[in-house]
Amino acid sequence: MIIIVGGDGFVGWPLALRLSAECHDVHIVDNLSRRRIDLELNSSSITNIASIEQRLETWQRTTNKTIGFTNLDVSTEFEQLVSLFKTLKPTTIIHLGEQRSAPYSMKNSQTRRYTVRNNLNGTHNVLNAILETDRTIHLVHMGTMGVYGYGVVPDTVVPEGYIEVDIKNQKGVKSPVEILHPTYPGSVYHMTKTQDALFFQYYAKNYKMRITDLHQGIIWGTGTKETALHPDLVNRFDYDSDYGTVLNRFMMEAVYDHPLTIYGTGQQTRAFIHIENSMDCVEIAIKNPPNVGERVKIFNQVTETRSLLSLVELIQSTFPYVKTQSVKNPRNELVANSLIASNKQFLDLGLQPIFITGDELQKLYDFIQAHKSKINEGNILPLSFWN
Ligand code: USQ
Repeated sequence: MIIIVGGDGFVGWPLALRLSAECHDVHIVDNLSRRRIDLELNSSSITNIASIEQRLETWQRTTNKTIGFTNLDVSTEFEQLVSLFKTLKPTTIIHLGEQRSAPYSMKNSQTRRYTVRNNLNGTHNVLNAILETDRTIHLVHMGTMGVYGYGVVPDTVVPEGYIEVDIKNQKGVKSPVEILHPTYPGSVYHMTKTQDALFFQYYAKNYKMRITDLHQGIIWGTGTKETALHPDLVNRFDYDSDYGTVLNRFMMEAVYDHPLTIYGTGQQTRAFIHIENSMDCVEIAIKNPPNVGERVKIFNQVTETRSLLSLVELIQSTFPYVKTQSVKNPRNELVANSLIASNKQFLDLGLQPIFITGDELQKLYDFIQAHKSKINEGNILPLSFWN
């Protein structure tokens, strides 16, 4: 049994279908908070997402496979979480149940405090519920490349989680020590993920828990082969300035005939991964858990790095009529950076990257074109500011 905390979200839903299709017994735990935030922001996915009940019923009818669901807030309903884990006896828990938008986390005190409360209490409760149930359960957590601060030392490769440093003793003699890569979060949201990493380090050391942390880059793409099986299985697609991620937003703008909104110089470089590859990576991580007593296993879940201007160039070479617009950067981030990230572990374990190409952009364009009537122009320009 695999429990997916956050299984109604943009990554969680296609993941639930993928793992169920691969004949795993899957159970979703979700408090449907992402749907509530849509209402709060007066925004919505451009796809018509069915209710969770309808999604699960359609999956059952289409494939004859059953996915379970419990509506539960892991950040507040600890006793219920423990009792669910004890009843379902999972071997793996995938934890995606966190507020994942950097802009949303920076809107105001309320959203900053919500993000911290929700993400940190949720993660800590999941760890403790595992401890109370069976500490050999494998916890797979969705982290972020943002913990590393996007290439703070130019011309170095961002390693997978750990670095070796020399610490001098009082006599000046150096000893090599392996430590977690220093953290440079760029938003309150990213900060919660850096703090999750400390929880994991401690629980793996003290309780010998088996934990994998996936430092994922920016997802692009719409859905997976499973979400395409029926309209009721469609994935959500966020385009708004709080939840839409940059490449998906640029393509939405190309379809809507809105200039591409380049924040600042456009020389920010980020790591990217296609949503289908994100599913592949989680599957690989599930199959390769750390042993009892091993340190936290950290993977960089990315397939390529690109500057925003290089994305724009690629989009314009496929769709030459597309215009750009320079937007005063609403974020407090490096105006330009280079970024090289190791993803050796996933490649060694068989990941087949899907790169950003003209053909892939065309698929994205066609999908968005079919759903463009739900785009609300008022949600395109930034509505959250770092300062
Ligand atoms: N940007 C633009 N124009 C836009 C939107 C964004 O220039 O219209 C810029 C931003 O200023 C930033 C970059 O594009 O420099 C990426 O922004 P994003 O909104 O695509 O990504 P981010 O806020 O970093 O967050 C997303 C996910 C988050 C995940 C993270 C991975 O929402 O959950 O953890 O990507 S990473 O960026 O590698 O940390």
